[in-house]
Amino acid sequence: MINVIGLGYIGLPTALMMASHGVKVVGTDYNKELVGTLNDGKTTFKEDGLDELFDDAVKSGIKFTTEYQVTDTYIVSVPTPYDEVSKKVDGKYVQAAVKEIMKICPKGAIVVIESTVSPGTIDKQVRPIVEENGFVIGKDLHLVHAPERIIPGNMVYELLHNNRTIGADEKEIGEKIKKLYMSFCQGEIEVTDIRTAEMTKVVENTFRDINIAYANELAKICRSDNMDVYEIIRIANKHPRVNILTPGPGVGGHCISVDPWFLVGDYPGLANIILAARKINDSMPEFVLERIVNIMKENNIKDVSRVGFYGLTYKENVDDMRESPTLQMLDSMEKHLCGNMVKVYDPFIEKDVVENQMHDLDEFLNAIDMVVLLVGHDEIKNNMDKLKGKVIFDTRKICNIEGTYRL
Ligand code: SAJ
Repeated sequence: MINVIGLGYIGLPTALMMASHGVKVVGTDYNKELVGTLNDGKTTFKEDGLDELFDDAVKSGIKFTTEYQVTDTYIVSVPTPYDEVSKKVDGKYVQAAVKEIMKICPKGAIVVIESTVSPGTIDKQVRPIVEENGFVIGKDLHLVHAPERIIPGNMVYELLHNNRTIGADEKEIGEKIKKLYMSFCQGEIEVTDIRTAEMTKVVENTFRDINIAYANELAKICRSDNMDVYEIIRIANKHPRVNILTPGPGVGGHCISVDPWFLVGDYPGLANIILAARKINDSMPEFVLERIVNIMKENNIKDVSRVGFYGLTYKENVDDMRESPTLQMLDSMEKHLCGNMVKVYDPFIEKDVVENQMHDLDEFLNAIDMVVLLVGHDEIKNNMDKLKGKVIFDTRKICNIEGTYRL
């Protein structure tokens, strides 16, 4: 039996996937409400194919509880927040989970850490607490790092098809865990050591951050000299070895905007491109705000309350708002005393999380003269006609209506 600890964005789909492929799984989370919802037969977030997967897993006998289970294999997928100042990973939830496991696990149990951690975190923050509890690593308890790679919005597909990395101290243990993931994963699975697995994960997300930063920097350069960045990228990408990404209002989510900081924090003076990329991406919400002010002036719009932000999540078709560029813009506006005036709407966010949030697309559009498209949800792509007649500022290149302003 596998005990999956932490039933959030990664733990839940992983637990469901294993259960629906014939593995006996118990999912544990300390959040009683979350466990209650799952036991009532409901999923806790929206994701393509998740409800179907949930039904399959329930039919296959998955159980949800707040209690840790006595078993020989644990998968830990709890959050790994980072310290805003030191930029280092805070392993407190991983440590707490490992401590709970040690209270009940039999000798020789395997603890797989799926949560993203920076290189050296398991050495510095996990091994010491295992040893302090009198466990000999490699004998009484085996540590494995199996970082996830799935992308919100396409999690179920990617869980099945992505290649994976497994880092272990001992090859046989790595191979054993590889077999477990092979129960559902059709991708290639690389077995390596723990530090290499930690570093690989962080390096992957940093690669993407740097590439997005290049697109964002081009957007700024082109804007300063009145060139169309999208047309330039489109043509440049016809080159067989060029694949420039798409500029946007900033990089959100809990991964790409966070992981590169670990390298900056851990390798000061060495992570230079990485730091520059982070700064460029972090500057985008402010760049968008400056564009808004100019577009308002050009169109003689003086009343900020007649401006609407479409989209609160960090990207399209997900309900995740972590590090979202829209929230960063609203924060920054609040400092200039106008943050609570713009109208805000996102079909994925049903609860009120910011001031002047509206919950109906038509009402939102009726209340504004200028719309800022910050997230390309399918809903707005399928309703573009409704924007006709408004001043449109599209930061995602999803609107082809004539006169639309771009980054
Ligand atoms: N973005 C752009 N322009 C682009 C692509 C993305 O502005 O051309 C923005 C998005 O709008 C979003 C942010 O970047 O705000 C990140 O979105 P994303 O879709 O690129 O990635 P995430 O953060 O949802 O998921 C990433 C993935 N990592 C990589 O692609 C290397 C995923 O595979 C990881 O599992 C995930 O991080 C994670 O958990 O680490």
